[in-house]
Amino acid sequence: MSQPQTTPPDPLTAGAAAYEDAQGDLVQTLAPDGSVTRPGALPDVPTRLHLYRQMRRVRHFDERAWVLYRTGRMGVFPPYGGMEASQVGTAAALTHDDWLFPTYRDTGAALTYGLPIPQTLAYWRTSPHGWAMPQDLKILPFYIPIATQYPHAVGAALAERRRGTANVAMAYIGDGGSSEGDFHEALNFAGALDAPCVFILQNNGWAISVPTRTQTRATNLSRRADGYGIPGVRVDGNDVLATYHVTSEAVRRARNGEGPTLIETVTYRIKPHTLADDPSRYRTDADNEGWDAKDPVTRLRAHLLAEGHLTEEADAALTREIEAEFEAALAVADAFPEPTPAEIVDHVFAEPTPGLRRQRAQLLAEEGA
Ligand SMILES: Cc1ncc(C[n+]2csc(CCOP(=O)(O)OP(=O)(O)O)c2C)c(N)n1
Ligand SMILES: [Mg+2]
Repeated sequence: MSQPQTTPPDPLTAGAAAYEDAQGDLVQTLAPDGSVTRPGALPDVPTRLHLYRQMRRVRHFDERAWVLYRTGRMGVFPPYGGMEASQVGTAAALTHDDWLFPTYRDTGAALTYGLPIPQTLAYWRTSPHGWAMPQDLKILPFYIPIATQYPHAVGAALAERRRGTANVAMAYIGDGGSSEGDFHEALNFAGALDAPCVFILQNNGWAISVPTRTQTRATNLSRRADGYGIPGVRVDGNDVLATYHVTSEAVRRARNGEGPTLIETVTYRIKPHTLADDPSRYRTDADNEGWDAKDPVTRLRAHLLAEGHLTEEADAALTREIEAEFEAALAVADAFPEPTPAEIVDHVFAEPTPGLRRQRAQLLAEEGA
């Protein structure tokens, strides 16, 4: 006799078909074909159009980054194509009074929050023009060390509360990052102190070459919140109206002094880990199957067209506007002076250490040679 199945199939490692079976408590507003599944959770029409525009904008950046990389005009870049709903719907729930702590994967969230495109390009070109975030934006540089941003966000949130503001801190992490100690310490700390934090856990099925099923026995990462006595929400991460809906509620709670929330956005990393990675070495077409049909941009577009909020003509005009915005920003980024090798050590400490001073002199000597 076969064993009864107690846990649903892991949606993120068995193709998108398994994801249908495992939806369970997943919050969703639109089915993949764009039809409405939860009418009560739809934001107003201007907000829906705003979210659509942002998704198109950030997708364009991701697509252009690929081309720029192939032509030697971009450094190694971690693509997020296919994850736009997870990033745009969450970041769009903040105001500029709130903090954003992004990882290397979250260029789409940073652009949605308001990081200028030229600065973003400069960052991913490893140009010093992109190293420091604009002083007037409460956004941290893209975190490369996994999970360190989570405790930092708790600190920022507690500082805001101490100052008597209603501002919140939002931090992103991946499925892999949620197995790190910093993730758990941050959730416990935030829960114990009711920190005004919103924790976004983007479950995209992969931590470089490691699938979620190998990484952890947990099949529902939002339930990790239970261990810390805070709410955990699981949302369809390819449904931008749903990610916006649940994040807006978490932000409202945090502002209201009701404490932190963990939001797991269930999505998929269709693209390679970075543009220098070759995923065909560790995953098959069966792993990826069905995810294209869940595309977040196509889904909202179908909804907006069906409900008459968008026309083909307006969509074509939006494409032209987005392309023009990007090309103008690219020209600005191209005009930034080339970095010099010695600058590598210039921004490490306010007061360079003797070792860094020696390295700088060496780099300058090599440059002159
Ligand atoms: C502390 C630390 N350990 C290891 C690494 C190497 N590393 C870079 S990305 C990555 C996988 C992270 O996966 P996940 O958290 O799921 O994020 P994703 O790349 O899918 O967005 C690892 C292990 C790192 N950057 N920092
Ligand atoms: Mg991941």
